[in-house]
Amino acid sequence: MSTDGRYKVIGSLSSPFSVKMRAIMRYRRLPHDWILNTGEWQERTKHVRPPIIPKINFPEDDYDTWHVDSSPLAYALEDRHADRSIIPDDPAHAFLSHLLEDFGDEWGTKMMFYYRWVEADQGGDTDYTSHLMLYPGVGPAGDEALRETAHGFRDWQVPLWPRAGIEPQNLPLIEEMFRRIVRAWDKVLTDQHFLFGSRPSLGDFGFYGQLYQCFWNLASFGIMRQHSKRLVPWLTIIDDASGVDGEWLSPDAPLGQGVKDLLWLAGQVYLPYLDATAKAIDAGEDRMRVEVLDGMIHEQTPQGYHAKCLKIMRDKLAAMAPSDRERVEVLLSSTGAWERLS
Ligand SMILES: N[C@@H](CCC(=O)N[C@@H](CS)C(=O)NCC(=O)O)C(=O)O
Repeated sequence: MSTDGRYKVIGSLSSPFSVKMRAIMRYRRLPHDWILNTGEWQERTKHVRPPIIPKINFPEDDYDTWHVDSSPLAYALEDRHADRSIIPDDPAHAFLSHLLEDFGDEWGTKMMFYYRWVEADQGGDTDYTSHLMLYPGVGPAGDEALRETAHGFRDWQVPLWPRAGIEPQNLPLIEEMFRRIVRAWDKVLTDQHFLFGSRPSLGDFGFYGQLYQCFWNLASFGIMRQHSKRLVPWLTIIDDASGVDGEWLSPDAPLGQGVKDLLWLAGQVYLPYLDATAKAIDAGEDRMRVEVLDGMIHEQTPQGYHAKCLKIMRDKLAAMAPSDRERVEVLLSSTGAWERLS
């Protein structure tokens, strides 16, 4: 089937990876159509595997060809378009941006998916949340039909919690991390427009996708509101940064304190989690367990995708020029991250 030569992005506003890709395409000024994953387009792309969103069709593709997985897609767009890159020019900053994207995407899913479905005793409202998420796909419908679909979705998603490691013993850490991440971001935004200067990087977009979901949700919005007056308005800036024209941080300039705080959390919690995941998979174990932040624990079925994330970062680091790798080591000193990556 012939196409109209624009990128097509099929996604949903309640999908962190969808809004992340949309924000990247907006910032990069790539001509695209944002299409809700419903109706004719959903039907037309039913064959796409794995069955995840966003699904992206490149201008030269026919409508049978769709690409998924936002991180490789973001890099693929870099190969296709030079202007308004989201990879910092400095290779050391580019590595840190990748690390922070990974942290945002993968740990961020835990906090996003947990707060999405917490009950009223923790400030949630799963009836409202499910309607908020499902109305765009259902469209105009009577209360009963909408409620049935909305609650059906909720009742399908909540049992998926353990897949993301949302289990009772892990909740203190998931909650503590959410507060710390929000406070670190507030600090980032006290000093800078974005993580690596006055233009957004891949790392910014990774966190944006998850935090945008957290903002929509009453329980997590309440916590964001309590710990930051900057983060929610910043989400509206990066959501459509097509008018932002900024500069990268100079390689000699110190990283902002908020960026250092995020890297510290990556070194203390996220990378130990990935490392424990990879080790459990190598040992053929069906559970991974890690103890972090003075005795808090995280324990779940190890996810193969997360072992792959760690391997990609280690390979990236190993492929860097020695002088750039040394700079990464210096920038990560006292975070604990270097020891897990090298
Ligand atoms: N690593 C993938 C993950 C994409 C993903 O997990 N998408 C979720 C929604 S954000 C999904 O489509 N889940 C299946 C579903 O909701 O039907 C990426 O970065 O794009």
